[in-house]
Amino acid sequence: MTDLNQTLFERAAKVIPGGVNSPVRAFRAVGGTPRFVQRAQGAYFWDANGKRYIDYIGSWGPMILGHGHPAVLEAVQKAAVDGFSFGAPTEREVELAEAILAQVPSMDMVRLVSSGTEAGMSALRLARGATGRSKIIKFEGCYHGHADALLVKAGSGLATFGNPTSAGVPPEVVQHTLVLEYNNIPQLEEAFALHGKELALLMIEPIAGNMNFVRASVPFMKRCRELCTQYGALLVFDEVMTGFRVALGSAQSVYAKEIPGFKPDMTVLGKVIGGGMPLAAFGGPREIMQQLAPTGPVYQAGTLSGNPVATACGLATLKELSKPGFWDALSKTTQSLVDGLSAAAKKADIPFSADCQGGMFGFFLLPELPQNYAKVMTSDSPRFNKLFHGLLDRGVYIAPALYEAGFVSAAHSEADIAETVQAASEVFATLGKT
Ligand code: KE4
Repeated sequence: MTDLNQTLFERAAKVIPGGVNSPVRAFRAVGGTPRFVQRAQGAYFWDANGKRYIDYIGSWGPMILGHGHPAVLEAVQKAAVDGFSFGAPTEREVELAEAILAQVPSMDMVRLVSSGTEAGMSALRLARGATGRSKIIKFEGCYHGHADALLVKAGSGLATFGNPTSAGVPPEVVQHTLVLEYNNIPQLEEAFALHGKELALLMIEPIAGNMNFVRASVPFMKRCRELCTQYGALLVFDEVMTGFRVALGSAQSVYAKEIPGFKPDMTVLGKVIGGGMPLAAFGGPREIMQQLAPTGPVYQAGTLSGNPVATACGLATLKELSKPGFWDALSKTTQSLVDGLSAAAKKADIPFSADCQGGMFGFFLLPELPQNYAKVMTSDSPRFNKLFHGLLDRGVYIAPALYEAGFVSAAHSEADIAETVQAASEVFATLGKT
């Protein structure tokens, strides 16, 4: 039988670089043919051959309600009838801004944009403008979108700023970016001692979903907060992935439970707040946000920012996930997946560790949860790839890379979890002992 995914992939590769509009979709890390999605509903999507998959990517986070939620669909259809885009303000943008601020009390104001990259890039410019400083700290394994200044890899030791991870990024653009090791307190303290007074911001994924699922330890996060306060640098939480995904109050509410009075200075959001449509945001205290054009000197703009159809999708999504019981139910489903996979791996004597928060999870073919990128990359990649394809053949779709997190939606049922765990058990049995 002709594999229509392969046919489409070959056709796509003729007109789109790599046949995809975002690299991770090309299955380069795991090999094989990407599945071209024909349609999706609830916890599932169907590929070009009509095969059904239980979807644990959910568009890399946005589809927290599951695909095609009726209330969201209705809201988008109604908004579309009233107009796709105006380039003028609408009430719905105000409603969405108010709905976001109601759940993220660390922010007084928010600016809506169209992608996480745009939000992160704009937050970076605003933090530099607000502090009058240029240097920034980010962490190895954290991804903040593909703005030039943030496409930087760790150098050797502390002194080395600015090692671009991408061609086309001139060294002078990244000369102010210092990359540190996640969860490494001594290195963090040394960096601040050396550069603290020149630091505009420290940007961090509080739960790092771009190295699968690695939590910032509470002591580490506490030191980030203390040192930023001590030296006048802004603590910027990149919650594009964790925002409204790990908790209604995002990851910052999880840390506020462990660290009394904790809050970041600025927050970057995306994914869930758009419900699958192109929408992201960044926000913070009034005195910082007012420095944005047109009220201040930091320029930032966007033709489709606050798009009326995207804001309808986001608002309807936030309305559903704010309902009583939503997070208890979602967390229970995610936990049952993680527990089921862990038990199946143990039974097959496969080194395995997993963690989850709200609707986000990660697992590693490692005996213990890794605390930083270097440890994550000690995972057995060929073994992961076998697991990936074994699950894919059985209609279970996890991230096509061992450094990516997974996502559960409110539409995933106990039966879906049971089917996933059964598939994993079968594949674990084929992986053999290490
Ligand atoms: P976008 O520009 O892709 O909307 O957002 C960039 C971004 C920023 N910050 C964090 C924490 C993110 O996770 C992302 C995007 N995440 C990836 C998944 N690892 C999106 C998938 C892709 O690149 O295709």
